[in-house]
Amino acid sequence: MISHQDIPALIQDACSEHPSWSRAAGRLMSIAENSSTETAHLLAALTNAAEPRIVLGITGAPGSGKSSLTNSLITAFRQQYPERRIGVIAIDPSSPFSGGALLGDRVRMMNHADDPLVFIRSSATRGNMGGITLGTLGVLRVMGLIGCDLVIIETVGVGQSEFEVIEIADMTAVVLAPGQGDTIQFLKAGLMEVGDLFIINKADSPDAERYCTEVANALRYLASAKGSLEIVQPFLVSARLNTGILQLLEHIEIFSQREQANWLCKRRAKMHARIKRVIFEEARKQIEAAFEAIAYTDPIDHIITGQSTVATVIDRLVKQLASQIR
Ligand SMILES: Nc1nc2c(ncn2[C@@H]2O[C@H](COP(=O)(O)OP(=O)(O)OP(=O)(O)O)[C@@H](O)[C@H]2O)c(=O)[nH]1
Ligand SMILES: [Mg+2]
Repeated sequence: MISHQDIPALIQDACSEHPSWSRAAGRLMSIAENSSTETAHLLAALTNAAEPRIVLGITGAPGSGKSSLTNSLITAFRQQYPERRIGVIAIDPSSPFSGGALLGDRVRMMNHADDPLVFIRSSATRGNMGGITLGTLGVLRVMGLIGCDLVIIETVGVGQSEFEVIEIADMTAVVLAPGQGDTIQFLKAGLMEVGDLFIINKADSPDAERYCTEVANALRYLASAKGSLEIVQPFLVSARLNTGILQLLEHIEIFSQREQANWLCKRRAKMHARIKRVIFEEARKQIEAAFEAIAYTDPIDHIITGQSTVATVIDRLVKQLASQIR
């Protein structure tokens, strides 16, 4: 068991050049995720720690190549910036959609396992409040502590997790690939709206060009529907052949420099959205639990027999619920 008294020594260790640094960093990340009293101590101790310069969220359909692309980006980043550290948080191995993707992700990124300037963290989503959000935020702070310049958060683009990731990331890349479902489907799922950057992976496959045009059209349509003048062009890359990756990294850098002035503002707005969502989630759970506990058959009978109106019954039930919630 780690106690909060161990935290200063772990922090010191994680920042050192001693071989145990990565183990110490991993233990700090576990504390950050566990949502215990130690978590609060850790976050307090990290208040002044540097934050990663760029937090890039990568989302997209299962199998579109997010892990392969992350792996290529790590290689390109390490070539481009030999002195800088890069962190990866691979989220959602427990998702039924990813079918044990954790192992695959690990294998795909394994060729960086011995590089001290690459830190890879697999983060399981738990059923806790806020899902990935709160724990991952702490993990990010530890990534900042150990000097990660760029942090990539990879998530499975199904369900809630991609929207949570967007609340944490400074920029979000949506990875699409030919044969991974049609663009209309992604439009419907809202994926297109959340991306700052669209990457069409598997450029080496025969219908990649056609698919890229299809996505470009969908993005143009979305931009005009929103009245936006800025049209985002999809990026065609192949993680397998390593084509377009350096240009992609350059683009990420340019985007981050352009947006950096707004990031504090953006981070604030995202924090607001995040806190609001977590509170609403918690409130909903409490309301549901309270609702199960109250007897509402009598009032319903009163409606049916005409003794009460729906509005008065609802009004009374809402007041009753509100009085029961802490
Ligand atoms: N042809 C081709 N195949 C690729 C490319 N990139 C990845 N793949 C293949 O696509 C499959 C899925 O790749 P992953 O990187 O695991 O995809 P992912 O999006 O991380 O998958 P999940 O984590 O399960 O959602 C693997 O079989 C890869 O070898 C590419 O550029 N071209
Ligand atoms: Mg993956």
